[in-house]
Amino acid sequence: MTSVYVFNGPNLNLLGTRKPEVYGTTTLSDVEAMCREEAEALGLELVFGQSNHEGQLIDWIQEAGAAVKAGQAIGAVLNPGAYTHTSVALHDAIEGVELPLIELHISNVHRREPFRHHSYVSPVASGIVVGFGVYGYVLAIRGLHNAARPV
Ligand code: CA2
Repeated sequence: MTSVYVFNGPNLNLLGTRKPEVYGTTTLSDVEAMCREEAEALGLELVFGQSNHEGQLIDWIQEAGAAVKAGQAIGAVLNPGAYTHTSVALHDAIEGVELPLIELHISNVHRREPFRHHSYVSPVASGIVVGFGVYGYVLAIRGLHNAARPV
């Protein structure tokens, strides 16, 4: 079965437990269930992960890139968390393995502090979903699936 990856960066394990005014009340395990339902409806297997460690996210990106090259996956949705705004290493990993990737943010980062306005990930993303709350994960999976379909 073809896979779709959904990766989450630092502190997203806290989703639904704090800062509801910014990130809502849905937990990351609820998000995983929403993603699984959407992936299954599209005939895809979901591989879902969260890590607070930059190196772990890079290892997962490289693995996902290899799976896409092998025809076993369509790509990845990544919420890089705060690494969005700091990580040249994530940028290089995505570019290095040519991973089809949708960058996702729950909040509208452009309405927030100026330090959230720049992303190292955006220049190597196929698409970006910003500010739709956790529903953005569903939109991102659909977008990736649509982009991967041969015409
Ligand atoms: O809006 C997003 O999805 C972000 O990627 C979330 C990151 C933030 O650094 C980005 O600028 C935008 C933060 C994730 C931390 O999530 C928390 C959730 C609940 C409580 C505390 C943090």
